[in-house]
Amino acid sequence: MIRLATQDKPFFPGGLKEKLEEVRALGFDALEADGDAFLNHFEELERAAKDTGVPVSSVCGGYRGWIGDFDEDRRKTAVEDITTILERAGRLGAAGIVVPAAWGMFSLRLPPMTPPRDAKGDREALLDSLSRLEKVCENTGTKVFLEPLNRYEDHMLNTLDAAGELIQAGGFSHVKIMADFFHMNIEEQDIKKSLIKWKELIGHVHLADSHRYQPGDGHMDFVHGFDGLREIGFDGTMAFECRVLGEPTRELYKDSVAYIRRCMEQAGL
Ligand code: LER
Ligand code: MN
Repeated sequence: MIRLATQDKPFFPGGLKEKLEEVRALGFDALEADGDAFLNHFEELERAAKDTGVPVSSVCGGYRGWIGDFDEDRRKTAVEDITTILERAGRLGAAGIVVPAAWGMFSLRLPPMTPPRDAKGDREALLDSLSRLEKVCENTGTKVFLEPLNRYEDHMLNTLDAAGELIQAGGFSHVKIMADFFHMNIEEQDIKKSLIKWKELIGHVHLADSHRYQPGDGHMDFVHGFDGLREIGFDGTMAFECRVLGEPTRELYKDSVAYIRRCMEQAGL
């Protein structure tokens, strides 16, 4: 059964227990926690999940460096932090961590347009980081959800094809594709077709509308994409990753959850 999750929001209460209660009150099934909660507030997070019965589905961000970092020390630090997060995610029953190659490090579409490392070097760095994390996943019962980002946010992995081919090249079983509707809307020719093409590897989904605000506010055809998810039998988590446009913020966010549930129903998800 597909679970709907949300990332933390600036308008959520401060404490982790109160955040989880708010997640449920808004109509979500789970929280996609920030890595910072796993690295620096894990006891509180464990207790909050136990006390409220609201699960932490997954983790996103909150670690230092990137798995494809140009700086080798920072790349190693990223692998170390993600290792700690995955060990704790396994204990908490979270499925895994969302990991892009890098975010905001370099774009081939913005000046200076020539990266300091060539594509072969990028690939070697990513394969090395993912091989290390593959072993951690195997020992902790978790997954790495590898996320292609749009061309303005990263230069290494922009499409489901790029992520899928890298996973196949590494022969990984615990690294899956993270399909983000906002990025797919920019990079994929047809979201539904791409999801079906990579059906064996789709592990996790991020939801935002075309302008990256709350689903229902823009012009994204969610039912079309969800049709693809139904066809491939997707049964993971879809996490909201968006800002909220308009006021009252909390009510509009709650309406957006209801909107996505209607789209899911229309697609037979
Ligand atoms: C960044 O745009 C994004 O989509 C995040 O999920 C990065 O992991
Ligand atoms: Mn995302």
